[in-house]
Amino acid sequence: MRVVVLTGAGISAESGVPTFRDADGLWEGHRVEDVATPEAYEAQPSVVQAFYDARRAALATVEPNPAHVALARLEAALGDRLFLVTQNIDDLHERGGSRHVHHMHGELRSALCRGCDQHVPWTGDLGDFPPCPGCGVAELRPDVVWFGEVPYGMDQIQVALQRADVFVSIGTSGAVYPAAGFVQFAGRYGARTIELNLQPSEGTEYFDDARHGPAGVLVPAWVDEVLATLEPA
Ligand code: BV8
Repeated sequence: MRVVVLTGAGISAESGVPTFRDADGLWEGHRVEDVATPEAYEAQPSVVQAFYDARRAALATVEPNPAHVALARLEAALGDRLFLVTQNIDDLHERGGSRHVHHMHGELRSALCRGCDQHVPWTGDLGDFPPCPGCGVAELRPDVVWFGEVPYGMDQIQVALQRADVFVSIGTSGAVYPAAGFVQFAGRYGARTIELNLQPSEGTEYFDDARHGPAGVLVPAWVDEVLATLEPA
């Protein structure tokens, strides 16, 4: 059985990471287009850097929750038959024990040098525009995929979706593409599709099965179900 799991901000909500759409969502303070577009970075690099510096610093104040840990258990059982792709730029999947995580929208703990195109592991601030450790130029930007930019790893993701027997979407509103289109794509290639979300997403009608509630409860229960179906190795 090949499984593709897509996660969004909702899987990190119970860890205390604000989601995008919720009332006190992340964007309250900032209009999306003011902070998450290349144009915004051109116009106000310090505002954008400060926005991501704050989110990067906040990672030290949050911990993975049972949903992250359950997916690490699933990875341990399925190995490379599990493909975990996330829209999240936090590091809670890795800290929950997952070893192979595809961050299609980038990562807070990485910087992208516009001078030499290197992806540089980064834990501190970028707001003081430090030089790139590779080429020395002060051209380090947040290594995240902004609106209007091409998500990372789309080729691998497409192959995994085509080969999937099961596609599961966890904690995402289905408002942002191309991620929001994965359920229909995987379904077209014969995958059974399941939504695990606090409330119905914008694409809920495209799923074969939808369970609504907190990820911290739904995901461990679903993983236990899958593990129960696996023949003892
Ligand atoms: C692109 C990184 C070309 C930065 C992000 C087609 C139609 C319309 C528009 C478009 C289209 N195609 C492209 C577009 C434009 C645009 C787009 O989709 N716009 C939207 C607004 C309409 N897309 C792009 O620009 C993308 N690029 O298309 O390039 C291309 C495409 C394919 C192949 C080649 C080229 C780039 C988009 C990436 C932008 N960057 N993030 C950052 O993080 O700061 S997007 C960002 O917002 C997140 O990464 C995430 O993707 C999205 C937020 O969504 P969610 O994660 O779902 O979070 P949200 O708050 O919305 O929902 C949370 C959900 O969790 C809710 O449903 C809630 O009920 C649930 N929940 C809450 N608590 C819990 C819970 N569930 C369970 N348990 C809980 N406890």
